[in-house]
Amino acid sequence: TFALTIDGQRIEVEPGTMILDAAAQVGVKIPTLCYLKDIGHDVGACRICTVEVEGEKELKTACNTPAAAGMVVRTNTPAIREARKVTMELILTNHPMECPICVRNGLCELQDLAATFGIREVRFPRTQPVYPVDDSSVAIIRDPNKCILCRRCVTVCQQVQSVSAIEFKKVDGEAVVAPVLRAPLAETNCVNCGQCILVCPVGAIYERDETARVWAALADPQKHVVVQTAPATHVSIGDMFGMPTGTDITGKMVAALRRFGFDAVFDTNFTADLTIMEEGSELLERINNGGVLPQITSCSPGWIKYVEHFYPELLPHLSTCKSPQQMLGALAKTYYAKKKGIDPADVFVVSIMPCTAKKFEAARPEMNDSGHQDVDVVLTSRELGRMIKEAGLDFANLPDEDYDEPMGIGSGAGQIFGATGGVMEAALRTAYELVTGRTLDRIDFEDIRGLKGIKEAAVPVDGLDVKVLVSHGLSNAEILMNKLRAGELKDYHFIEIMCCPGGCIGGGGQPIKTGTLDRERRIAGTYSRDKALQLRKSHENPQVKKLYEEYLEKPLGHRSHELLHTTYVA
Ligand code: HC0
Repeated sequence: TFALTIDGQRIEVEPGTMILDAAAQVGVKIPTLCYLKDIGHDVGACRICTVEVEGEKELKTACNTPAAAGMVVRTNTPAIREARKVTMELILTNHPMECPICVRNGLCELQDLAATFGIREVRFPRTQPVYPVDDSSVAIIRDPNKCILCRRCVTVCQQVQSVSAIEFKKVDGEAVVAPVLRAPLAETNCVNCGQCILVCPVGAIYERDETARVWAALADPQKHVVVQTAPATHVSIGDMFGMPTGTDITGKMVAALRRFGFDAVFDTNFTADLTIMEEGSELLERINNGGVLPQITSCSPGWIKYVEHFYPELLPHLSTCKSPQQMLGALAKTYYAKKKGIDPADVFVVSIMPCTAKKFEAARPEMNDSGHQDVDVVLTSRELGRMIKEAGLDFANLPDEDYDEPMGIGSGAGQIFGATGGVMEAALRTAYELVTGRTLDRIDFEDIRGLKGIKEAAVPVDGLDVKVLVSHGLSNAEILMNKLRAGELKDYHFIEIMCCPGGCIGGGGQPIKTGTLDRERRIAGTYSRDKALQLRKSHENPQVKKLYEEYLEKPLGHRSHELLHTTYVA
């Protein structure tokens, strides 16, 4: 270690420590705007974090200037305060002052900083042209006018997700963040993961808001409106209502949805359990009959689009199972409609998802096997949160209510789908018991839990070591797919790939903010909900059993093939 001085306080730090972190250690919070530690983004683009270093002529950016032995740093002088104010005003010069009608009103880092710095006027004239809003995508809308060129979205798209749909460049002398080749977003490789939305400090990128369509359906007496809630939403919506991150709000979410007037409230965890039955059976069939191995999960729509763009020749490795969201949609308009004696054309299916890519998935042409679009509208966690606020519900004090039959029971195995490693763990719990006929003593597969990028396990099942891999965040998927392409994963049987870092609990539709710590807390909330449930294995779900008895007959049966499976072709 070595010593330096920050605002008169002496501090010892490790070599490589940035001034920003050193200052935090003595209780000085240097303001930042573009910097984002979680994704390693420290380009010093915004210059909000400038500080004085004695002996240096120019102000330094604290986020990416290493502390040095004997350094004397000042973070709060008249020159620094004026520099930060001017910088803020220059950013605000080109930023539309539309705060009350902006999706990020109240959740905007720029707004917060303007308040912190006491900005009351902007002294400079606007310099940028007005750009068109890009609303080409079914999932994600970009308003370049609000962009402050922090480039976090570029870093997350290129480095964390290995997609590179957007880039930072100069066009006609103007620096812009834009889709590659300046194409509309929908025509790029964008996989709709929405990680750009989570890191955007302002409202320049956001989900397509479809709450109005849901309110309209709820008000339409002709429609029988049902809703499903994804595993990850169970531990995230509370964030928007001041509850500790990771709190299990399942019962309150059900109560809120019922207050809205939904005719039935279903749980995607139920079809997560069903997915395990179908996908597990598919795996065993592939193992026994020389099918394409390793089998790879197919429930994460950002991942599907990624493999379609970048590794189309590997598509036969994907499980033919549709995602749990799509299975529930298809069953709502067939099994459920029939049971209730309702015309499927009148059933309107809404999904509450932690995910922007689910909007794209629901709109795919493959997703019409009920004879109608299986899922009509997908709302993100954020959109649901806004609806609850609009309806004036005191969310934190709602009673806990139960889901409706016949698709309302989900096991702990279904719940853990929302966290990276969870689909695989759920599959292992069931595969072991179904193949061996013995009860699994230890059902917690710790090796494949948590935020490590690539995880693996081997589980002895009746003489066969079932070898599995798990990854989350598409840059990790890229590593695995390059190995698979090179023939290096021949020994493996099953791979779980989730598009977003942390799995769905870190999805692009989750509450702002969603950083590493929030992901960890939601993962903890996920496993504690699993532990608290009586039912922890998919094959023991009584409603899944009933569904097979009453309607589907058996996993991989005729009706399953029709409704629950599909093939993605490049
Ligand atoms: Fe997920 Fe899903 S677990 S993708 O992460 O498989 O979005 O939460 O709903 O469909 O169940 C998201 C979450 C789902 C699906 C489930 C899967």
